[in-house]
Amino acid sequence: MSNIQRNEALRGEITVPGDKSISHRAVMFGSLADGLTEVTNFLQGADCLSTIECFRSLGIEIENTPGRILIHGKGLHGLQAPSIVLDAGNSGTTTRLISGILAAQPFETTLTGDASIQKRPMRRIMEPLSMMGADITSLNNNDCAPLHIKGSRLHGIHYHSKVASAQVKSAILLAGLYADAETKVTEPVVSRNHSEIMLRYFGANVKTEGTTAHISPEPRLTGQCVRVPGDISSAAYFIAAGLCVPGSELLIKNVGINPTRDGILRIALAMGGNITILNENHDGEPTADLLVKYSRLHGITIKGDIIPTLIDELPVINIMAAAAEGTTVIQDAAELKVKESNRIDVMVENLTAMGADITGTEDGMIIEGGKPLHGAVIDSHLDHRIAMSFTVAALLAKGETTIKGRDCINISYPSFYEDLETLRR
Ligand code: SPQ
Repeated sequence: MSNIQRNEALRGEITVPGDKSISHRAVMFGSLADGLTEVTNFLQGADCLSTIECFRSLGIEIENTPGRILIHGKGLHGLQAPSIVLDAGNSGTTTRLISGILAAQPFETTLTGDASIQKRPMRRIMEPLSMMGADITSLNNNDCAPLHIKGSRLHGIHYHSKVASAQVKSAILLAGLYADAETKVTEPVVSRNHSEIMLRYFGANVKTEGTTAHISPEPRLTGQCVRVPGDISSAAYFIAAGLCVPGSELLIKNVGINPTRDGILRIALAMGGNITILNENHDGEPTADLLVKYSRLHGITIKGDIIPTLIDELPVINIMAAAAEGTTVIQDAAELKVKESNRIDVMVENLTAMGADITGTEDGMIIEGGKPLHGAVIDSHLDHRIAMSFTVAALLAKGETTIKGRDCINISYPSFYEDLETLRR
């Protein structure tokens, strides 16, 4: 536990760590490629380290040296049977994406994770992978991990997913690498497309048409150099703090602004936020520097197709909404209930404790902004995004805030508190 006080203004320049989603994928695709993959600006967070450990257990040599990761890929058919149960830790991305790969291997694997992972829904990948011919069972018969996966011959399918989920889409596309024909996934709304972009870069034949992604089987993937952009989900805490803490002005460098991830920027601008996008670079995954200045925000309605592009930022958008004048309504975000915590319930519990006016709904929340926040004891429920969002809230609150379990930030942003400190001087 540690206490956080209100801050006068945040000023300065910051570079956030590498993107979590892209770091995971670089390790996975590098392991399945022939030859060496070099990854720079890799996120050294606990989730991505879990992915490295899983692939090491599958026989891949991965060197984690300061400044770069070297993956000695063995090709699509080079993985070996692990001698231990694979442990995905707290990472939904590791669990779901690796399942798509394991479904096609000539060996059996057991895959588990921490208490939170063992509660997260896996039926969403078990169903399509089983349709492809996979033999995948939930050992506790509850559609959650631990999963037992017996590799099988897979068939190409066209799957219509009920949820817009990059993890579901990616698990199917990865299984599709090994299928006997083309595999297609159609989503209700396009989710983040890092798998499609990076698989293409490694040599796979991936096409997208509207909300459908197609992959051809048995490509030759070749090792590549991957430079991971800064994580917009980590930048989100500084975007929110810069906009809401009076007198603030922040330059956030090298942030990934892929259009399937940039909803926080579009929403912040629509709420009246003063954000200037500088130095855009569209070579590969797009990046930019963001100049963020304190602004008087107003409430808005957030719903529909934009939701998947900001799903992980909704906790901190709630804090922006509490600081804004007027009502913010968030709809179509029922997926928040099945993340590291139930992010609807936990936001309502903790924002209410700080004096905000928030009501949870079936698929989101309604926030009447402008109520003064006061310090409180916040339970992070060991969810990294909750801990960092309430650190931002604490900067706006009168009195002291304590965040229980705040070390869970190590999942996606180990240097969060040190980085914040550099802006408070
Ligand atoms: O990996 P994990 O635990 O699922 O992490 C989260 C997060 O907040 O960091 C979600 F809890 O991000 C997911 C994200 O919500 C990462 C992700 C990806 O890399 O493909 C996709 C999203 O999940 P989903 O279920 O919509 O596919």
